[in-house]
Amino acid sequence: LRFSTAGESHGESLVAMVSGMPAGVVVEQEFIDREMWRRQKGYGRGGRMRIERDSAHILSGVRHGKTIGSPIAMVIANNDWKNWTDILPVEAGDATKHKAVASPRPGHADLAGSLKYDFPDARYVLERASARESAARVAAGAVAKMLLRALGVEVASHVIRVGKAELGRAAIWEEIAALQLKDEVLLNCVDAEAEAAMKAEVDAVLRTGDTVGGVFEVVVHGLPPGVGTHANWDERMDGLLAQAVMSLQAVKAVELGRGVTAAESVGSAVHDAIGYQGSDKAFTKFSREQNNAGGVEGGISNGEDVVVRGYLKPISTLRRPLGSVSFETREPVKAAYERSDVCVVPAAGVAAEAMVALTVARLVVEKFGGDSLREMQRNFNGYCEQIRAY
Ligand code: EPS
Repeated sequence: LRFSTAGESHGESLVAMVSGMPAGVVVEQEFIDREMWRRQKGYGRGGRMRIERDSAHILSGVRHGKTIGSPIAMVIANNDWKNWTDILPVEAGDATKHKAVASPRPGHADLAGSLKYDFPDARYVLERASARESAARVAAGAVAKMLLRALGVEVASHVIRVGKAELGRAAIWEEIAALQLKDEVLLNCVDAEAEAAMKAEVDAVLRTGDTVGGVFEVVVHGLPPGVGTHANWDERMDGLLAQAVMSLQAVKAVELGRGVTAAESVGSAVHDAIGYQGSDKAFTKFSREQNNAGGVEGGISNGEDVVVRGYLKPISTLRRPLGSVSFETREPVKAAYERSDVCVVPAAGVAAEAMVALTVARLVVEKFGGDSLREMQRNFNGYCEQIRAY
């Protein structure tokens, strides 16, 4: 399973391509668009989200409501394009209408990208580096989720920190999964009190012209043990998940299970003792008293929920900008300011669900194979039976 995206933030549209999906997977337009809606939501989003109504227009790979094994191409229109047609045309256009990003913004790709690509200002860098691109990832991820769902595997996320406000307790799968059904998204936290404290963190930066980061957690539920492998460094599931989530805009650290606090603990307090017959899982009777490993040991899924946390830096664009330098004069100036969000932790969690779903789906396709869903399900069920009888 492979996927790629194309598109600029203020271009005509975004594009997502997914190849390697087996034939026969039910594709629901409503589900894809619902996922994209979830990515647009959250307290602290900026003005752009009031302009967009993200929806994936499927061009290929799906007929009569099911995948047909050929590449799936999707287009997501940018409503904002109508305001940029003269500013950012494909053809040479009128240079006086160009809107230069004249001083690079610290934290963004602006400076490094302009140097690298030999651009006189940061416009083209911003256009592709923007987290707008994650909308296309979410469309691709929705397709991966529909495949995983057909095998009984679910992916969901929740927010565990915004600034200094944190969810001070463990969340169970049912409450995390229930968040996806809500018709209003504040900060996508399972606890109302913690969510109110998170909102106060966003309100504080809204007042001061600053931005705030946080931590989201993605959980994969129902994955049997044995996906991914210890055999080669580039086939380990933990490494693949880390790369997938780290590649999201503004993510600066990725944690599997309790990886961060494990580093300051002793082994006996960290590792998850093994029992037998204590599990309610369909595929195994082996059980764990806790899940500090985050469902992955030695790069292989161990049958517990896979838990991946992403740590987001505060959004780099600041209404009260930091110091920078003019590209033209090299004189000190304030960094450029363009409309932006002040907090995107819930949205990043949804984008990370997509990245995790695509990564797990890729490993599932590699392990169970099959050109049709029926063939894959037969392989999957046969394997689960083998595990159960172990
Ligand atoms: C985003 C769309 C963008 C930004 C944001 C994410 O729209 P615009 O630049 O027109 O306001 O709101 O991207 C960033 C600020 C960033 O730095 O990545 C979206 O669709 O998520």
